[in-house]
Amino acid sequence: MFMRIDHIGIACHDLEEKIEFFSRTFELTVVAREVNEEQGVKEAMLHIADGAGGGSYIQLLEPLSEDSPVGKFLARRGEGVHHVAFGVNDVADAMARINEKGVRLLDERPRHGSMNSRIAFLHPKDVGGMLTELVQASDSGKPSQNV
Ligand code: MC0
Repeated sequence: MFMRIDHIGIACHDLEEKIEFFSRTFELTVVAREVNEEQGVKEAMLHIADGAGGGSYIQLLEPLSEDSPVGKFLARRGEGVHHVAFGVNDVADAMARINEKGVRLLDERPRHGSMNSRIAFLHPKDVGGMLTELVQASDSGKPSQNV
């Protein structure tokens, strides 16, 4: 089901400062930036490698408000790894198959994610304390719909 690690999402207070640090220290390039109002974040994707069905990235996340998911996370835990995202070929199919095994979905349907991907989150309490995201990349070969 999982084809690769799509990205590691890192919560931060200051996106520009963290972009500067990650790109300089690890010699990574920012390949996309977006404000995602639905998710309450301003984010940047730093490319690491290409893999099956899409690339692998570090995703830097700055909250748009204190009561957003990332805003609450920062208040509670401070900066650090917020979620791990896995690349799948078909996000709707993966959601159904995972949910059948008793893992709660935080999204009823796929939503819009970075770089026109289709995404869905799984409840961290059902995945060993790890907020988990499923990502169907826009270039995965499946048509992008219902976003
Ligand atoms: C909360 N919990 C976490 C967590 N956030 N555990 C691991 N990793 C995290 N990031 C834990 C809390 O500590 C708590 O545990 C329990 O989950 C329930 O939390 P809650 O009190 O309900 O807290 P809320 O209201 O902050 O909700 C948490 C929840 C929410 C994960 C349900 O953040 C959510 O729906 N997230 C999915 C959407 C999201 O994160 N969007 C931002 C990234 P205890 O033990 O204290 O009960 S958007 C993104 O990444 C897009 C742009 C993309 O990739 O393309």
